[in-house]
Amino acid sequence: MTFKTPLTLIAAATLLVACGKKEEAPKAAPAPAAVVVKIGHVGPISGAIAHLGKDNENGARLAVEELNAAGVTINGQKVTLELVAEDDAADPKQGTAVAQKLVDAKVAGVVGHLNSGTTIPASKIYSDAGIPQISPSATNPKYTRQGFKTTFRVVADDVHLGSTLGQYAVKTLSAKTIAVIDDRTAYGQGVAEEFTKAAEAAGAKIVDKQFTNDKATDFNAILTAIKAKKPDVIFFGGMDAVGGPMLKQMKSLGIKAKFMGGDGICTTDLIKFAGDAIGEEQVYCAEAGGVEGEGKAGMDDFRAKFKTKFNADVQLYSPYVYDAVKVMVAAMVKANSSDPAKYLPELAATADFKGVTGPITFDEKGDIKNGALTLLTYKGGQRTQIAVIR
Ligand code: ABU
Repeated sequence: MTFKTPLTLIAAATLLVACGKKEEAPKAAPAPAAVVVKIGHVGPISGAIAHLGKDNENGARLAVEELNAAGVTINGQKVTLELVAEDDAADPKQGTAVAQKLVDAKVAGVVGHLNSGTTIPASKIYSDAGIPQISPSATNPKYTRQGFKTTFRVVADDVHLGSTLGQYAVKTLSAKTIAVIDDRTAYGQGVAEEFTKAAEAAGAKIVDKQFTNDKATDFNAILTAIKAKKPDVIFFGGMDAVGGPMLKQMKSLGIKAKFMGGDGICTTDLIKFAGDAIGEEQVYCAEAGGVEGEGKAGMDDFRAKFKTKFNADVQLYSPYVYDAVKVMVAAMVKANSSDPAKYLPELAATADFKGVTGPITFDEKGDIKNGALTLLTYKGGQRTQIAVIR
């Protein structure tokens, strides 16, 4: 037995008293570290539509930063949200690879992907892992029609987009003859088919059908074939990075037809891609959502915040990504859990969530109920709203 330690302590205490030093009060136990909840985001951050992927990712970033700044408490525990952002390059194979990466990283949920062609194959991976997924921009109806409980969408789908645009072409733009081009993607082909059905039902004749791909830059052959048919309207199912150069080549071939497309061309940067080839009110397109009346103030506020933070204008779907993140986190708070199995029922039960993109309620498939569309044209060098339609 040894008395070394107690004697040493007594000696040290005596020395402290002798030096006139006070004993320090016992320190409080350190606060427990905040729990981290990972939220995945996927979009094309490389490739032809990287500008749209970045727009979406910034919407997620803004939502996560705001939520963290305000403080998120789940089941009495303060949590820190962490955005895990991945690039799928709009490529279906890369889309499934990064989906698996997010599952392995144990994200609590995923907002994305941007494209239907990546969102649909990735949704099987998230569904198998039981991880909720909200797409803010993929509009192919198949996404929410696979029988998965984990798929949600905060925008309208291509049935709504294509049919509204088809009717608009015939009833408002008085198109009698229409040529249709698509980029052979899940989105482009799907929206072109829906548009064709509606335009034909409204009385127009489809005088030509052509296709390209989502990386093409030369459209001379297909546009020359279409020019010979003299259509009143050319509809393009595809994205702005292809639609812009197509407009340029239409101009150089002297084609004066109106140009229509779905949400994929309906971006701020279409003007950049088309240059001076966008004639006044020549292009018509639709965003798969929209706000009107009192809802406009929230959207204007979002656009201003976004511009200040990222020094960039909203392209298209960043407000929908922002809302999707907030809807997901609200479901976790309500469920008192970020465990996907526990908060999934709360997410599915989301009703009248007040987003900057309008009220969000999910139907039984996970689609937005009563989703809006915004019809737009381009005039005076500006993307210009015509009407919000429900
Ligand atoms: N909805 C247009 C762009 C995304 C997509 O559905 O592929």
